[in-house]
Amino acid sequence: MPLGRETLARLPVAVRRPTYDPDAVSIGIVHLGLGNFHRAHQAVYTDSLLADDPRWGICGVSLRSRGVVDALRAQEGLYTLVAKDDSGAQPRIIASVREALCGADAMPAVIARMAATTTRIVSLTITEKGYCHDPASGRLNFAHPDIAHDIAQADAPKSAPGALLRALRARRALTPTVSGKLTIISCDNLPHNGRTLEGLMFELADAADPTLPAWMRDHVTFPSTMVDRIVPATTAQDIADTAALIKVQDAIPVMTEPFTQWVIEDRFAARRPAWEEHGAQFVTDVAPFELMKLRLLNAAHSAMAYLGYLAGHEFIYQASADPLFASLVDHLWREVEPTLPPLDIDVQQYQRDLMARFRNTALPHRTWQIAMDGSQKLPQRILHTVRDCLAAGTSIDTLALVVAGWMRYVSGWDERGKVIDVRDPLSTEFANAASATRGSPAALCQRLLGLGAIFGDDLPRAAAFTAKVENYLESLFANGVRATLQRHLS
Ligand code: CS2
Repeated sequence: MPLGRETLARLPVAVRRPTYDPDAVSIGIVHLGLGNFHRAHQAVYTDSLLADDPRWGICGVSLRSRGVVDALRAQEGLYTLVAKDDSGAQPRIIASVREALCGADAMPAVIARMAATTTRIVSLTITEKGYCHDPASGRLNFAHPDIAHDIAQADAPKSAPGALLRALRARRALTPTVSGKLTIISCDNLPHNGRTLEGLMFELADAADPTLPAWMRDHVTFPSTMVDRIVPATTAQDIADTAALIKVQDAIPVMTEPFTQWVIEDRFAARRPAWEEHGAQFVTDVAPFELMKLRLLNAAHSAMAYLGYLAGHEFIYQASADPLFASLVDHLWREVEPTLPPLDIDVQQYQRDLMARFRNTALPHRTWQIAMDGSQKLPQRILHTVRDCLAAGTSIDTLALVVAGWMRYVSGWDERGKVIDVRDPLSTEFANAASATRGSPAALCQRLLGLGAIFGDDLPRAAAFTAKVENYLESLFANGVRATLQRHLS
């Protein structure tokens, strides 16, 4: 029996389900990026409030792929969220995504939804690369093929910034008759995600429609947010386990951890949902939360992803339980700590909690999955921290080791000589660099440091940094990950 409105009533009593009537819900939010993360995070906060305020149903948009859109429609917008840890698995049916659209098939409908005055919020989880920007500088990459396309053919956008721009122009056409005010919320792991998106949208508007920025200043806000929940990709085993748990078939369940956090800058252009009644936190400045999360959680994730993968750890729970890697993370966090702004939380406790979350054996999280798109992740997770440490004169040894680990990983071969499936927008550049410099870690290091979109033009000139990265890379190639870590961490 497939999951749907009909089968809802037949679920085991332990399965939490919506207490509202999905038919009574109207769309107030358009969300771009219908991946697992959204469905385990913002869609859940919203699901919790729909019983009290049914104006905030979500229209979920997948810009490219139609797989999850078709599956959601087949299940009448329902899916299972399973929160797992060593104490068990808690299933809950989520119904907040009331409409699902695929941008590749139905961009006019997506634009119309974003332009509708009943829509007050557009949120995004499109991953770092979806912003089509230069990760080192945070500026729009006008050479990106999708951005070039969207400037030339503004009515049929492909990129998220292009689709947003088209929708803003449609909303402007509605004013001054009605208020077109809109809040656009980036929920991706970018530094100052709201400010970054705002900057990109103004750059694009300046290039594509120079009359728009003035209207945007009065009608659109871009709050920054810190989002946190570990959400691995769903496996065939997860689908089978969910069916056993809820006694009906769900083609698109999402596995996650019990922990969840959402800190949102309270800068809304129009009315907003009362997410704070369901665990979200509204603050005037998100930056300290964001830095703490990117530089502790995500940096440790990336460190364990690259070096752990090379050392044969398939999952984060394995790497984090390996004393050598636990010590790596500890060394990394000691270097990060002095760069964090003061925050009214116990950072040591936060780190202990992170370690416990990493060690959640009930939620296997592939190192390979986290290793993806390093070119888009390293700047905010590692390299901005390196800049701060260099400026303050504090240690960067472990940060440099992580960068070397990334370089060793993108060279494309693991320690047993097996090819690594390196997924990254710059994977061709990495492969070219590796083949042009084979046998010379120093040359590979120089080549990769020359990628300005990652390292900017300052870090390649910071000898204190580049010399360390080169030494570690030499050692990783010559001695392997374990021996290099043993030597560094002793
Ligand atoms: C991970 C994040 O895939 C990755 O790069 O580091 O998705 C991480 O799991 C989330 O940011 C946790 O909130």
